[in-house]
Amino acid sequence: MREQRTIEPYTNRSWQLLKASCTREDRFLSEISRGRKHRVDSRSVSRPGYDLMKSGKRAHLLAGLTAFLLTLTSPWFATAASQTDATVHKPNIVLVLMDNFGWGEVGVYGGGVMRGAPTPSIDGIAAQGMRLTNFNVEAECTPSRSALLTGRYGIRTRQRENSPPRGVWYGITKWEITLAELLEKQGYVSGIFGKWHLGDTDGRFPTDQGFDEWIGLPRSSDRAFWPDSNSFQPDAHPDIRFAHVMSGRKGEEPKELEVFDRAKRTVMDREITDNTLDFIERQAAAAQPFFAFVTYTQTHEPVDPHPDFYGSTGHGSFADVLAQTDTYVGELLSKLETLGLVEDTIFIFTSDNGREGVPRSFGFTGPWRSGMFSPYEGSLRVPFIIRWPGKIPAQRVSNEMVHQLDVFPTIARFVGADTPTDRVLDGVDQSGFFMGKTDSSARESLVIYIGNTLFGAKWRDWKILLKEMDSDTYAVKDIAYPSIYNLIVDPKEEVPELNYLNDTWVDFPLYQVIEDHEVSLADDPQLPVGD
Ligand SMILES: [Ca+2]
Repeated sequence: MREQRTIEPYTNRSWQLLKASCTREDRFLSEISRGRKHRVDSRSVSRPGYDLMKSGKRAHLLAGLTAFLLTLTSPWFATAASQTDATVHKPNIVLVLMDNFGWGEVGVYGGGVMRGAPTPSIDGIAAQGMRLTNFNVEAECTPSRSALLTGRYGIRTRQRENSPPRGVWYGITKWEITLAELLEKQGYVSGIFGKWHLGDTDGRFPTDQGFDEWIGLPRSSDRAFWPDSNSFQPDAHPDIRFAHVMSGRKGEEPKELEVFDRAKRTVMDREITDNTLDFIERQAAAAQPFFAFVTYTQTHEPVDPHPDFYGSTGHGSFADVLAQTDTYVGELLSKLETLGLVEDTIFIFTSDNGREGVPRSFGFTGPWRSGMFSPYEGSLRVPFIIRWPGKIPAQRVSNEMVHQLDVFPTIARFVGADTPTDRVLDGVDQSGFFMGKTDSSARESLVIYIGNTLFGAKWRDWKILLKEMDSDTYAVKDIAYPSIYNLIVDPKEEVPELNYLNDTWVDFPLYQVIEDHEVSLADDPQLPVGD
């Protein structure tokens, strides 16, 4: 018989949601959180040691705060800068991040022609590098981008005791150390071209978080619907304004450019590509190591192909955008070749989360269940291809577990940077694995959040879900016993407990992952609230 154990619900925490007026997905999260708040968890049972841990939590927090105050006198930056390894060559980094782009879209993941558009350029990155089939992300835009840029679960920057009002607390907090800030200390110039979605108030734009330049969207793409909507009501709320494309440089206030409507949306990714090409050319001319963060706005809804691609595939807008994206990525690759930078550039293609979650939207997750906002593999697994000729062996495919959290410490190692020591880092260094020094990932577990709610964990090929979710309605289902899936035996997560009875030992490592995560939340120094 299975031992019934449950995880302490997070109802006693001050949940901090994203800005209420922001995006559709943000509002969706608000709904989940509100529903959660009013639900009584009937499964609560005491867990040995846990009450003790809770009672010690305040002491943890005080100790953490003290530790943080001490670090203020010797900021991480100075420590890192003093330890910069000048002998490590500084490769350029091009990181292409798609939006709501499922596991199965690209040719080498079983999509491409099957999705109406071959993807030879993106497939070519895999041929020259490494492709992961078990690369995991957070379940939606903002926590995913935060995790990617900081190496820390999104919950760490969003969840704080006594948190400030929601309108101020949005996106990535100022005190997080982003990949751009880490690279800045290594002499890099960083540019972000595309969607940010990690803060749209003073002090929280990309150029406040380590990027030297930015052109793109502060928030999400669905605001492009507004100017073209014949039911738009501008007097509905004082915060309702049309989105604008924005641009900024470090040390300057970002400027609003054109209104972001459906027409502008069709050319947005073209402009992102053009700006990236220009950035790469400028940095190459200056022999300057660079980080280009290329955050395409497609294939988030609305899926609007550029006029040059509209109708080009004969398979509709999604296939047209897939063809467009492959062409744009091909232009980035060609530019590196023309400039002689192929060997000297780490090139990554990935996505922030699985396919669009709303009914009637497009997108393909390959063999995996459901889409974004869910705790299933179609939400968590996305494509990840990395190329660094001469350093990362070519034509390698691995099903080892990697998380987007790992990008931060792995790139840090590649460029000879130290990672912060004044906070918990959830990412692990995968440089040895990527470079073929070992066949094993440095990670064998992760935790799964939807919004601010812990849904479960993965350990090796196993997965535990404390709650299930209806894939059609997104209704969260409390369950008497957690679901345990073996993702090799049951990749579509169709039959909880299939092949479980002879492997009930797996409870131990799965619950340990969750408990370790909870302890690490308590141990994480509580950095300044709202700063
Ligand atoms: Ca997204």
